[in-house]
Amino acid sequence: MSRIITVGAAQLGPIQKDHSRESVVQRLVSLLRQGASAGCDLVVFPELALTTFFPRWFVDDITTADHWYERQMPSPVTQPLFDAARELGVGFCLGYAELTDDGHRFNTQILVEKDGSVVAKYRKVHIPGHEHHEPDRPFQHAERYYFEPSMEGFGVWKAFGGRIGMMICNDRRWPETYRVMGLKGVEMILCGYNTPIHYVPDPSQDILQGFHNALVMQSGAYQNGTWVVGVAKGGVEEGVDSLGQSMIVAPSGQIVAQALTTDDELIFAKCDLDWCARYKGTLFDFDRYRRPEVYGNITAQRGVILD
Ligand code: CDT
Repeated sequence: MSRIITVGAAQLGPIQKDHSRESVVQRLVSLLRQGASAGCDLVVFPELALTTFFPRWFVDDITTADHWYERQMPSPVTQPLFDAARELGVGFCLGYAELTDDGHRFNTQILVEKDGSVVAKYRKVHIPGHEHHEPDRPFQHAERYYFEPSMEGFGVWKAFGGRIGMMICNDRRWPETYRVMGLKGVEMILCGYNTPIHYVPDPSQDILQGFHNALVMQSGAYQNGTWVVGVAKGGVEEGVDSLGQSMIVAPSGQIVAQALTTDDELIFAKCDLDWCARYKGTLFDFDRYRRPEVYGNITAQRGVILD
Protein backbone atom coordinates (compact mmCIF):
# COMPACT_ATOMS: atom_id res chain seq x y z
CA MET A 1 0.00 0.00 0.00
CA SER A 2 1.14 3.56 -0.49
CA ARG A 3 -0.21 6.96 0.39
CA ILE A 4 1.30 9.49 -1.96
CA ILE A 5 1.34 13.27 -1.51
CA THR A 6 2.93 15.07 -4.42
CA VAL A 7 4.35 18.12 -2.71
CA GLY A 8 5.88 21.22 -4.25
CA ALA A 9 8.42 23.45 -2.52
CA ALA A 10 7.81 26.88 -4.05
CA GLN A 11 10.99 28.77 -3.32
CA LEU A 12 10.82 32.54 -3.72
CA GLY A 13 13.55 34.86 -4.85
CA PRO A 14 13.86 38.21 -3.10
CA ILE A 15 10.90 40.46 -2.34
CA GLN A 16 12.15 44.04 -2.24
CA LYS A 17 10.66 46.71 0.03
CA ASP A 18 8.78 48.41 -2.79
CA HIS A 19 7.26 45.24 -4.26
CA SER A 20 3.49 45.37 -3.84
CA ARG A 21 1.51 42.58 -2.16
CA GLU A 22 -0.44 42.28 -5.42
CA SER A 23 2.73 41.53 -7.41
CA VAL A 24 3.90 39.00 -4.83
CA VAL A 25 0.52 37.23 -4.85
CA GLN A 26 0.81 36.99 -8.65
CA ARG A 27 4.17 35.25 -8.21
CA LEU A 28 2.61 32.84 -5.70
CA VAL A 29 -0.30 32.07 -8.04
CA SER A 30 2.15 31.43 -10.88
CA LEU A 31 4.08 28.95 -8.70
CA LEU A 32 0.80 27.33 -7.63
CA ARG A 33 -0.11 26.88 -11.31
CA GLN A 34 3.31 25.32 -11.98
CA GLY A 35 2.59 23.00 -9.06
CA ALA A 36 -0.77 22.04 -10.56
CA SER A 37 0.92 21.23 -13.89
CA ALA A 38 3.41 19.03 -12.02
CA GLY A 39 0.57 17.13 -10.34
CA CYS A 40 1.10 18.61 -6.87
CA ASP A 41 -1.50 18.09 -4.15
CA LEU A 42 0.13 20.73 -1.99
CA VAL A 43 2.54 23.63 -2.61
CA VAL A 44 4.60 25.09 0.24
CA PHE A 45 5.67 28.75 0.26
CA PRO A 46 8.35 30.36 2.50
CA GLU A 47 8.22 32.20 5.82
CA LEU A 48 6.92 35.80 5.52
CA ALA A 49 6.10 35.08 1.90
CA LEU A 50 4.06 38.23 1.23
CA THR A 51 6.65 40.88 2.07
CA THR A 52 10.32 41.59 2.33
CA PHE A 53 11.96 40.25 5.52
CA PHE A 54 11.16 43.46 7.43
CA PRO A 55 12.81 42.50 10.79
CA ARG A 56 16.07 43.58 9.14
CA TRP A 57 15.04 47.15 9.97
CA PHE A 58 14.31 48.56 13.40
CA VAL A 59 11.62 51.18 13.99
CA ASP A 60 11.16 53.01 17.31
CA ASP A 61 7.37 52.89 17.06
CA ILE A 62 6.25 49.38 16.14
CA THR A 63 2.89 50.61 14.89
CA THR A 64 4.71 52.25 11.97
CA ALA A 65 5.47 48.66 10.87
CA ASP A 66 1.82 47.59 10.95
CA HIS A 67 1.64 47.63 7.16
CA TRP A 68 3.91 44.55 7.02
CA TYR A 69 1.33 42.47 8.92
CA GLU A 70 -1.90 40.77 7.79
CA ARG A 71 -5.01 41.49 9.86
CA GLN A 72 -7.15 38.94 8.03
CA MET A 73 -6.51 35.85 5.96
CA PRO A 74 -7.68 35.64 3.29
CA SER A 75 -7.80 39.35 2.62
CA PRO A 76 -8.85 41.11 -0.56
CA VAL A 77 -5.20 41.08 -1.70
CA THR A 78 -4.53 37.41 -0.92
CA GLN A 79 -7.97 36.13 -2.07
CA PRO A 80 -6.67 35.36 -5.62
CA LEU A 81 -4.33 32.73 -4.14
CA PHE A 82 -7.22 31.03 -2.32
CA ASP A 83 -9.34 31.24 -5.48
CA ALA A 84 -6.55 29.66 -7.53
CA ALA A 85 -6.20 26.83 -4.99
CA ARG A 86 -9.90 26.03 -5.29
CA GLU A 87 -9.85 26.33 -9.09
CA LEU A 88 -6.77 24.09 -9.45
CA GLY A 89 -7.55 21.70 -6.59
CA VAL A 90 -4.11 22.31 -5.07
CA GLY A 91 -3.59 23.10 -1.38
CA PHE A 92 -0.89 25.40 -0.06
CA CYS A 93 1.06 26.42 3.01
CA LEU A 94 1.81 30.13 3.41
CA GLY A 95 3.91 32.12 5.88
CA TYR A 96 3.03 35.70 6.81
CA ALA A 97 3.20 38.24 9.64
CA GLU A 98 -0.04 38.21 11.65
CA LEU A 99 -1.49 41.11 13.65
CA THR A 100 -4.44 39.94 15.71
CA ASP A 101 -7.52 42.02 16.57
CA ASP A 102 -6.25 42.35 20.16
CA GLY A 103 -2.82 43.58 19.04
CA HIS A 104 -0.64 40.43 19.19
CA ARG A 105 2.04 39.94 16.58
CA PHE A 106 3.02 36.48 15.37
CA ASN A 107 5.18 34.91 12.67
CA THR A 108 2.51 32.61 11.26
CA GLN A 109 2.03 29.84 8.73
CA ILE A 110 -1.30 28.42 7.53
CA LEU A 111 -2.23 25.19 5.80
CA VAL A 112 -4.94 25.52 3.17
CA GLU A 113 -6.83 22.57 1.70
CA LYS A 114 -7.55 21.96 -1.97
CA ASP A 115 -10.94 23.65 -1.62
CA GLY A 116 -9.32 26.87 -0.39
CA SER A 117 -10.32 26.40 3.25
CA VAL A 118 -7.83 27.06 6.06
CA VAL A 119 -7.29 23.78 7.94
CA ALA A 120 -4.56 24.81 10.36
CA LYS A 121 -2.60 27.76 11.70
CA TYR A 122 0.85 27.55 13.29
CA ARG A 123 2.64 30.41 15.04
CA LYS A 124 6.45 30.34 15.34
CA VAL A 125 7.74 29.02 18.66
CA HIS A 126 11.50 29.75 18.49
CA ILE A 127 12.03 33.46 17.78
CA PRO A 128 15.69 34.18 16.94
CA GLY A 129 17.68 37.39 16.80
CA HIS A 130 17.35 40.35 19.16
CA GLU A 131 14.75 42.60 20.84
CA HIS A 132 16.55 45.94 20.73
CA HIS A 133 18.20 48.05 18.07
CA GLU A 134 21.83 47.00 17.52
CA PRO A 135 23.24 49.87 15.46
CA ASP A 136 26.64 48.25 14.89
CA ARG A 137 25.13 45.44 12.82
CA PRO A 138 25.19 45.70 9.00
CA PHE A 139 21.50 44.69 9.19
CA GLN A 140 19.13 43.92 12.01
CA HIS A 141 17.52 40.58 12.84
CA ALA A 142 14.92 42.04 15.21
CA GLU A 143 12.40 39.19 15.08
CA ARG A 144 12.21 39.28 18.90
CA TYR A 145 10.96 42.85 18.66
CA TYR A 146 8.41 42.19 15.94
CA PHE A 147 7.01 38.81 17.04
CA GLU A 148 5.99 37.19 20.28
CA PRO A 149 6.68 33.47 20.68
CA SER A 150 3.70 31.17 20.36
CA MET A 151 2.49 29.48 23.53
CA GLU A 152 0.41 27.04 21.49
CA GLY A 153 3.34 24.80 20.58
CA PHE A 154 3.51 22.38 17.69
CA GLY A 155 0.40 20.86 16.16
CA VAL A 156 -0.11 17.94 13.80
CA TRP A 157 -3.22 17.96 11.65
CA LYS A 158 -4.97 15.26 9.62
CA ALA A 159 -4.95 16.63 6.09
CA PHE A 160 -3.99 15.57 2.56
CA GLY A 161 -4.44 11.94 3.61
CA GLY A 162 -1.74 12.09 6.27
CA ARG A 163 -0.56 13.75 9.46
CA ILE A 164 0.88 17.16 8.64
CA GLY A 165 2.92 19.37 10.96
CA MET A 166 4.37 22.86 10.56
CA MET A 167 7.42 24.74 11.79
CA ILE A 168 8.97 28.06 10.77
CA CYS A 169 12.63 28.78 9.98
CA ASN A 170 14.59 28.85 13.26
CA ASP A 171 12.30 26.11 14.65
CA ARG A 172 14.05 23.70 12.28
CA ARG A 173 17.33 24.00 14.19
CA TRP A 174 15.83 22.60 17.43
CA PRO A 175 15.43 18.82 17.83
CA GLU A 176 12.52 19.35 20.25
CA THR A 177 10.48 20.79 17.36
CA TYR A 178 10.58 17.57 15.39
CA ARG A 179 10.28 15.30 18.42
CA VAL A 180 7.12 16.95 19.76
CA MET A 181 5.53 16.46 16.35
CA GLY A 182 7.09 12.99 16.08
CA LEU A 183 5.30 12.05 19.28
CA LYS A 184 2.05 13.06 17.55
CA GLY A 185 2.81 10.75 14.63
CA VAL A 186 3.75 13.44 12.13
CA GLU A 187 4.37 12.21 8.57
CA MET A 188 5.24 15.46 6.80
CA ILE A 189 6.57 18.71 8.29
CA LEU A 190 6.25 21.93 6.29
CA CYS A 191 8.78 24.69 6.96
CA GLY A 192 9.34 28.09 5.39
CA TYR A 193 12.56 30.01 6.05
CA ASN A 194 14.53 33.25 5.54
CA THR A 195 18.16 32.60 6.42
CA PRO A 196 20.69 35.39 5.85
CA ILE A 197 24.04 33.93 4.77
CA HIS A 198 25.89 36.38 7.02
CA TYR A 199 25.43 35.42 10.65
CA VAL A 200 26.46 38.60 12.45
CA PRO A 201 27.19 37.14 15.95
CA ASP A 202 29.68 34.61 14.46
CA PRO A 203 30.64 35.08 10.79
CA SER A 204 32.64 31.83 10.83
CA GLN A 205 29.24 30.15 10.40
CA ASP A 206 28.54 31.95 7.12
CA ILE A 207 30.08 29.31 4.85
CA LEU A 208 28.27 26.60 6.78
CA GLN A 209 24.72 27.96 6.30
CA GLY A 210 23.85 25.45 3.58
CA PHE A 211 25.41 22.59 5.51
CA HIS A 212 23.56 23.45 8.72
CA ASN A 213 20.27 23.87 6.85
CA ALA A 214 20.53 20.37 5.39
CA LEU A 215 21.98 18.90 8.58
CA VAL A 216 19.05 19.87 10.80
CA MET A 217 16.28 18.96 8.38
CA GLN A 218 17.85 15.65 7.35
CA SER A 219 18.48 14.59 10.94
CA GLY A 220 15.02 15.76 12.08
CA ALA A 221 13.41 13.76 9.27
CA TYR A 222 15.40 10.60 9.97
CA GLN A 223 15.16 10.65 13.76
CA ASN A 224 11.39 10.99 13.59
CA GLY A 225 10.59 9.01 10.45
CA THR A 226 8.94 11.93 8.67
CA TRP A 227 9.09 13.85 5.42
CA VAL A 228 10.37 17.43 5.78
CA VAL A 229 9.72 20.14 3.19
CA GLY A 230 11.99 23.18 3.69
CA VAL A 231 11.29 26.24 1.54
CA ALA A 232 13.43 29.36 1.30
CA LYS A 233 13.00 32.95 0.39
CA GLY A 234 16.50 33.33 -1.00
CA GLY A 235 18.70 35.67 -2.98
CA VAL A 236 19.74 39.25 -2.37
CA GLU A 237 16.87 41.12 -0.71
CA GLU A 238 17.49 44.77 0.13
CA GLY A 239 21.25 44.06 0.00
CA VAL A 240 21.10 41.01 2.29
CA ASP A 241 21.99 37.67 0.70
CA SER A 242 19.84 34.77 1.91
CA LEU A 243 20.14 31.02 1.53
CA GLY A 244 18.17 29.17 -1.13
CA GLN A 245 18.66 25.39 -1.17
CA SER A 246 14.99 24.56 -0.57
CA MET A 247 14.67 20.82 -0.20
CA ILE A 248 12.37 17.86 0.24
CA VAL A 249 13.76 15.28 2.66
CA ALA A 250 12.57 11.69 2.98
CA PRO A 251 12.08 9.81 6.28
CA SER A 252 15.41 8.11 5.53
CA GLY A 253 17.07 11.52 5.80
CA GLN A 254 17.87 11.55 2.08
CA ILE A 255 17.28 14.70 0.02
CA VAL A 256 14.95 13.77 -2.83
CA ALA A 257 14.72 17.22 -4.45
CA GLN A 258 16.67 20.45 -4.04
CA ALA A 259 16.43 23.93 -5.57
CA LEU A 260 19.30 24.96 -7.82
CA THR A 261 18.74 28.72 -7.90
CA THR A 262 18.03 31.48 -5.38
CA ASP A 263 15.03 32.67 -7.39
CA ASP A 264 11.37 31.75 -7.74
CA GLU A 265 11.69 28.00 -8.39
CA LEU A 266 9.36 25.06 -7.90
CA ILE A 267 10.76 21.68 -6.96
CA PHE A 268 8.51 18.73 -6.24
CA ALA A 269 8.50 15.09 -5.21
CA LYS A 270 6.06 12.24 -4.88
CA CYS A 271 6.15 11.50 -1.17
CA ASP A 272 4.93 8.12 0.05
CA LEU A 273 3.71 8.67 3.61
CA ASP A 274 3.88 4.93 4.25
CA TRP A 275 7.67 5.23 4.00
CA CYS A 276 7.49 6.86 7.47
CA ALA A 277 6.41 3.54 9.05
CA ARG A 278 9.71 1.89 8.12
CA TYR A 279 11.53 4.22 10.51
CA LYS A 280 8.76 4.77 13.06
CA GLY A 281 8.30 1.00 13.35
CA THR A 282 11.95 -0.06 13.57
CA LEU A 283 14.95 1.97 14.80
CA PHE A 284 12.71 4.82 15.92
CA ASP A 285 9.94 2.77 17.46
CA PHE A 286 9.41 5.38 20.18
CA ASP A 287 7.18 3.27 22.37
CA ARG A 288 9.72 0.46 22.49
CA TYR A 289 13.01 2.32 22.72
CA ARG A 290 12.58 5.86 24.08
CA ARG A 291 13.51 6.55 27.72
CA PRO A 292 11.42 9.57 28.79
CA GLU A 293 12.12 8.78 32.44
CA VAL A 294 15.70 10.02 31.95
CA TYR A 295 14.88 12.98 29.69
CA GLY A 296 13.38 15.15 32.44
CA ASN A 297 15.84 18.07 32.03
CA ILE A 298 14.58 18.71 28.53
CA THR A 299 11.32 20.18 29.78
CA ALA A 300 12.35 21.05 33.35
CA GLN A 301 15.09 23.56 32.45
CA ARG A 302 15.84 26.00 29.65
CA GLY A 303 19.60 26.63 29.78
CA VAL A 304 22.60 24.64 30.91
CA ILE A 305 22.94 23.96 34.65
CA LEU A 306 26.47 22.94 35.61
CA ASP A 307 26.97 20.54 38.53
N1 CDT B 1 13.92 33.66 10.02
C1 CDT B 1 14.75 32.99 10.83
O1 CDT B 1 14.33 32.39 11.80
N2 CDT B 1 16.06 33.03 10.51
C2 CDT B 1 17.09 32.48 11.33
C3 CDT B 1 18.35 33.25 11.10
C4 CDT B 1 19.36 33.02 12.12
S1 CDT B 1 19.14 33.85 13.59
C5 CDT B 1 19.63 35.43 13.27
C6 CDT B 1 17.37 31.02 11.03
O2 CDT B 1 17.45 30.23 11.99
O3 CDT B 1 17.57 30.65 9.87
